[in-house]
Amino acid sequence: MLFSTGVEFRNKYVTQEEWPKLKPNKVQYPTGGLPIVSINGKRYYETMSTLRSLAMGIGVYETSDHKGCYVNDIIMDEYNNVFEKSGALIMAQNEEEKKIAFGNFLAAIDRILCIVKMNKVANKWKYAAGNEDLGTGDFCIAALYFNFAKNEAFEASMMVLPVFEKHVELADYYAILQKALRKYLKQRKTLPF
Ligand SMILES: N[C@@H](CCC(=O)N[C@@H](CS)C(=O)NCC(=O)O)C(=O)O
Repeated sequence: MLFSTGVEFRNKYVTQEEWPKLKPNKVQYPTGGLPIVSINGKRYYETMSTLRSLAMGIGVYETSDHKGCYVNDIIMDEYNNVFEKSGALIMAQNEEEKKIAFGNFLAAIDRILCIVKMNKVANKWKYAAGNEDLGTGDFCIAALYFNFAKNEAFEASMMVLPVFEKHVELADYYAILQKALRKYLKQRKTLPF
């Protein structure tokens, strides 16, 4: 979102090895978790609250558009649900648990895409929650699409892509996301973890 709106930012990545030493520092990491966004020295946590607040600040979350905000918020809540399911997948203890957790993860992605499709069709929207410009919901969908489905570094991407492709009505929408974020995706680093 920051890249596509031309807001300058710097990513700081933390490796698993570095994290245990950094985590107890409550000034830098107030919740003992990530991600954290630092703006002019003030630190913000909780991904969706931070995303919404940043979006308001740069004018891509129009609070007078109640319907658009509602749908963007639903997508953001459902996005959290996908991440909860990915957490369960990481914690799975054996093959059977992994299989169930992965099925739940795919189902959560499918659910979010059904919501996008239903609203786009009913409202004749170009984007997930409106016609004006990419919104917070679109960036959530893009994060799922480019990190889990179109990312060779994610070993299960071949199983995630069909969930997206199943929604053929969204093919043009994925192409819009791809076009809008092409520049960012080209320059984004492939991380060693
Ligand atoms: N509700 C939080 C969840 C954040 C979260 O789960 N962070 C994980 C990484 S994605 C984390 O910090 N794990 C390391 C730890 O808790 O020590 C948010 O949306 O920002």
